[in-house]
Amino acid sequence: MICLVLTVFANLFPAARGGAHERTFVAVKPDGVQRRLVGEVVRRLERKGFQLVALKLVQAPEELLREHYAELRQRPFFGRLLQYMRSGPVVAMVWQGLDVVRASRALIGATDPADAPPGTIRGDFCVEIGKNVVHGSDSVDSARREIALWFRADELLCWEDSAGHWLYE
Ligand code: IDP
Ligand code: MG
Repeated sequence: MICLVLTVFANLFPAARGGAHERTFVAVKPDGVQRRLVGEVVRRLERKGFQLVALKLVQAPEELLREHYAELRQRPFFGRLLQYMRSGPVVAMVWQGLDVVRASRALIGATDPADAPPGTIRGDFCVEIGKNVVHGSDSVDSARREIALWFRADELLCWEDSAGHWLYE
């Protein structure tokens, strides 16, 4: 209940969410699920120190994907992108932590795997831009929009992070 109130409050007053409570939307795309990379992606975010707030396996409906990638709708690859994202289940997640949007993008690596350095998820596990294994929100505003698109408020869990004391000053 307290969590629900906090979530509603944070959504009404975006400035209230930030710092160690910043959240991002990460998804293992259908190729990542098929290639058994779900655990690898979770492991990398976990070992960094981020906190898992929500996770589910979803066969994403086209409408959701159109909305999720709305800003790319004029791009020539948009149709292929929708087809790719509908080609199997996706693991949708919300992660929380200090600068999690920026830091998780760094862990994921550049959009084109050829530009993603070794050590990043895309740098280590894929070769082509159209099969790049994982999604991560590109800004705090996108994260807020994407989390609301993929999750109901009651699917976001508030739980006491006992590692927080060892991760934050
Ligand atoms: P991002 O996933 O790194 O944020 P965006 O530019 O937001 O990159 O593009 C969203 C997704 O669209 C990419 O992750 C990739 O799957 C796909 N995409 C982007 N550019 C291309 C392209 O030139 N060809 C095919 N697919 C692309
Ligand atoms: Mg993007």
